[in-house]
Amino acid sequence: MKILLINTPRSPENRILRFAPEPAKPFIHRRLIGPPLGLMTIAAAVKDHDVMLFDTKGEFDLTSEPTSLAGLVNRLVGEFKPDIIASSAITSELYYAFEIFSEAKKIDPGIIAVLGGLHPTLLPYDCFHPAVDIVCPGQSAHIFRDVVDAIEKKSPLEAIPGILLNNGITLKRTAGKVRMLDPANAGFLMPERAALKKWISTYKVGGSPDPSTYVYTSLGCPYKCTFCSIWPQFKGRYYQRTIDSLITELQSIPDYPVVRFADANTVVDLNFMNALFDRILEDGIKKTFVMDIRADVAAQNPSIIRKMAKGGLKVVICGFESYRDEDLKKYHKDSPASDIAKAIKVFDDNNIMIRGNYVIPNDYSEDDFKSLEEYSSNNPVVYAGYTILTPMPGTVFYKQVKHQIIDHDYLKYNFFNSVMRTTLPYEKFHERVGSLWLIKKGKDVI
Ligand code: B12
Ligand code: SF4
Repeated sequence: MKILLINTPRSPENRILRFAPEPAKPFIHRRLIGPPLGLMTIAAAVKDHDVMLFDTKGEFDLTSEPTSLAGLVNRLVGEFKPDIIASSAITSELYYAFEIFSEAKKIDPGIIAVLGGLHPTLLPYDCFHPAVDIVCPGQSAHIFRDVVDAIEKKSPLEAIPGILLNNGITLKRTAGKVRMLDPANAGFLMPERAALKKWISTYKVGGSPDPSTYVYTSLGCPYKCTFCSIWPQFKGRYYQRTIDSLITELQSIPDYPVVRFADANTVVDLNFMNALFDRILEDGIKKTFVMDIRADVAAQNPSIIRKMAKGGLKVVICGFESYRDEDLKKYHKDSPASDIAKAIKVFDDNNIMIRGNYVIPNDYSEDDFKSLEEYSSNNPVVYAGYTILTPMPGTVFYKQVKHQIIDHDYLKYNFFNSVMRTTLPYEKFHERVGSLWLIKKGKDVI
């Protein structure tokens, strides 16, 4: 079978950037960079077929005058002539998946379109669209394999449990017990990175001359922050990979000196991380590691941070979220604000660069902004990110504030636009969020 996997482009919607004061604009982050780990895993599940994996984010970063998405899809479908087209969608990119499939079907209405990823996992029925034939929720790489086999053999797709089929009127879920393989162990598939060589020069972050790739040591998260999509995506489960499998993967990616752990939260099991970094040091694996670590974990466990710094940890992304304990409690963050300053000290002591992220709720008043400015200036990190507390569909927070949402355009669900009514005038609110980006130690942007 000929299978075309297309990574969607980014949503361009960014009201923080649009309304920010001019001096802050250069520091506001516009795009996240990196290869699509989900689709690389899907490619691995069907690698004995004729697979083309195309990264539109990489393509748009590579070319100064990119063609339109429609033009790209036209060319790819015309040249490759796929039997199956598949894509992955987070909330802000769902419409692009629809556009990709619609364009492909204009050229060949017989192509079968399959959609998976985070948004289809959380809200599969949201994916009902004339151009979507099959929706595969969950960690469904092996189920995708079953779908491809069934299409090849012309056997009924209804026999594959856990997928949704478009019957023209609705999406209908197939019956039966879903085949679930632990995606971090028995079901782990080594991501197909070779297919992304064309865009490797675009996978560079923070001014590094070396490309970076994503590797996950775990999937899911044991915490339950109300605004977060990740634990609902995994139904609260947490999957840990084995040290041997991680060492094998790290040794197999010499082209990527920078490794960004894609875990929701990299340090959950302290013994596991200790053992992993012992092996990294023993085996002489030399990488620059970037990872997400909670403030409370760093504050309470400086020795593991020291060990990881010795093993190559250079950059940490830390969700500070708020300077107020009452907010952190409301978000179920389970980490007091006092841990932020302690964590910053632990990272500084180990020469680890920190990106600290705050989330700004829609009801922030001028006084709240001033208090955060004061707090953030007293707890400076090299890079700080200030995004908008967004009710991502499928989260607890979404259910809590559903009635306050005024904008249902998914393109705006990327943390850069308020989709709820704001206490300050709408433009002023975004301008104030934008101005916060000036508070940090570093002179650059990541
Ligand atoms: C890697 C990553 C990226 C990468 C790659 C994504 C890409 N497609 O290009 C990059 C860096 C580009 C990226 C960008 C963004 N991201 Co991001 N990203 C992640 C991260 C860290 C890991 C995701 C991952 O790889 N997981 C592991 C893989 C194996 O799982 P998976 O992707 O879910 O894929 C599995 C299944 O979903 C399924 N599947 C997936 N696709 C398909 C397709 C088919 C056909 C099938 C059958 C199955 C299937 O099978 C896969 C294998 O089991 C998550 C946070 C996290 N820790 O989960 C955030 C996350 C997904 N990102 C998020 C967001 C919001 C963004 C940004 C909008 C952020 C921003 N404001 O800029 C940007 C978008 C673009 C931009 N503006 O630059 C949110 C999504 C929230 C939501 N509800 O939409 C998350 C959850 C982070 C968060 N804190 O909330 N991101
Ligand atoms: S915000 Fe971080 S700690 Fe909280 S549930 Fe999400 S991934 Fe876990």
